[in-house]
Amino acid sequence: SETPKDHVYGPKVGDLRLSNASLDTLPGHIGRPAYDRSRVTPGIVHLGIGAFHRAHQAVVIDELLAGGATDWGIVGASLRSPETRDALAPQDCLYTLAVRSGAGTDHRIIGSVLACEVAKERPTPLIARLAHPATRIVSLTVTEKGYCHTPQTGDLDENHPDIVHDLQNPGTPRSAIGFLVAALARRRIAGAAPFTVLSCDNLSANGHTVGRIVTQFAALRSRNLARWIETEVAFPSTMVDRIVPETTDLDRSEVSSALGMTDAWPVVTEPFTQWIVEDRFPAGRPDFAAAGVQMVSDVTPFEHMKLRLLNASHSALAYLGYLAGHETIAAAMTDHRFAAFAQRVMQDAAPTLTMPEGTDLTAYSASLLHRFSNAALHHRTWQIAMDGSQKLPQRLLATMQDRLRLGLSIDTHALAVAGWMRYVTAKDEQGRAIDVRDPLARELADIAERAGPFAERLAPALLEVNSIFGNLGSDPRVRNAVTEALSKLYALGARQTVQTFQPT
Ligand code: CS2
Repeated sequence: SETPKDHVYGPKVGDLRLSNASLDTLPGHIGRPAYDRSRVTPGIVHLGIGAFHRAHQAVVIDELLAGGATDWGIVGASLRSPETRDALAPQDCLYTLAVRSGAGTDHRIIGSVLACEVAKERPTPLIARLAHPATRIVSLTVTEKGYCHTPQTGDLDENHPDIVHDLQNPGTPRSAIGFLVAALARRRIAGAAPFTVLSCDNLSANGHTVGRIVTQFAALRSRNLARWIETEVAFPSTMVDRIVPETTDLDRSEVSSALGMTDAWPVVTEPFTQWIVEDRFPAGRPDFAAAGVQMVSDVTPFEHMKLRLLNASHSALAYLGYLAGHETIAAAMTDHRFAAFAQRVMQDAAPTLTMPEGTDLTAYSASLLHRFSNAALHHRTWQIAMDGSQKLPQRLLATMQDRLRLGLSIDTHALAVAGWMRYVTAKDEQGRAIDVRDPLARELADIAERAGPFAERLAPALLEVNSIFGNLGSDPRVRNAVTEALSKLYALGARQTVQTFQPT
């Protein structure tokens, strides 16, 4: 995601900087760590320490530390970018959690991150930290593309440049997968127990998927290592949910003035938070449930519910809303046509879900619409539109496939996919350029260029991208529905087209 360029040290509020030493001078109403940070030791290494982790898992750990679980502090690492480390290190890795709603903003200082590393700068000490016996959980938020896999199949992409690199340089990897395997290999040789790998990304079956990718990668190094990982390492799946827009400079200065001191990188989020975790931690875990985490034996139904209701409608609003000129999700939601379309996406996903008794999908959907309408959050459609090639399968295509199996219409989801298609042509409805961020952006733009702005050519050409669509792309029912939706988008524009797809 985007990172600040020339504001690494943030706006200055006097000369005071958030830090252990300045905690006491914060205004009284600002929450702060209710524990002695100097006594906390690391038990978790987190790979991908972006805003999402800091507004979600790190907050849970902060609560557990306050409850006395002082051996579960977090060492965070960014894989490449030094910007989070550069912002947090001078403030003892403290940062502000700003929770925003119509009722205002609540500020709280989070203390659970003890250190912040940049894997690319110092890979060897990071592997040592991962291999250290005190590290019992390694969690990840590296985004969908960080898994170096083929989104459609969930298998390791052996041709991914980082994977090729990491196989040739196992001691100085670049990818999260390379780091996990380097550290696990080290622990195996040392006769030490492995850590538990905890994926917190929006992949379907995220634990199972990362387990498969790690094992496939390990097998390219050594069959014995792969077998050891397969039998010894736990990869529980998790469902994570909290809306965390990218921090802006305005957020930085608002938070810094509330604090009366500079915080170079606060995180801004909504009141809602949810974490559902499969309870498989042979190396031990803190008492997550004490901080409100739901511990279950199988997270699959909840994960499908979240991906197919929340993330699917989020992506649909992102592409179609962006095309209609809406800068944020909340802005799109003020247009009743888009709000109704989001509801329709959820409604159509519902029959594909098998939920535990007592789950109320109607109430869940209503709460999502309410969260999307939170105007105190500036969640850009452009941000959610990123990396669609990695998101479409689990958010939209799985539902399409299930609806086809059930003999149900796929028109709603076809329109969302068509919105993505028009978006990745990199030209909006006014002919202005769209800054498309996606690992496949180049390939998609080439396809769009060759096809031209003609639905009957563009839709089938994009449906042939196998790593996204797999077999679904050649299904005539999909081709027809997506082509028709895309023709409508070209003829009528996004606003008019969504109007014809309202809840039933
Ligand atoms: C969003 C998610 O950026 C995106 O693709 O759909 O980050 C979403 O905000 C979270 O999954 C909410 O839990």
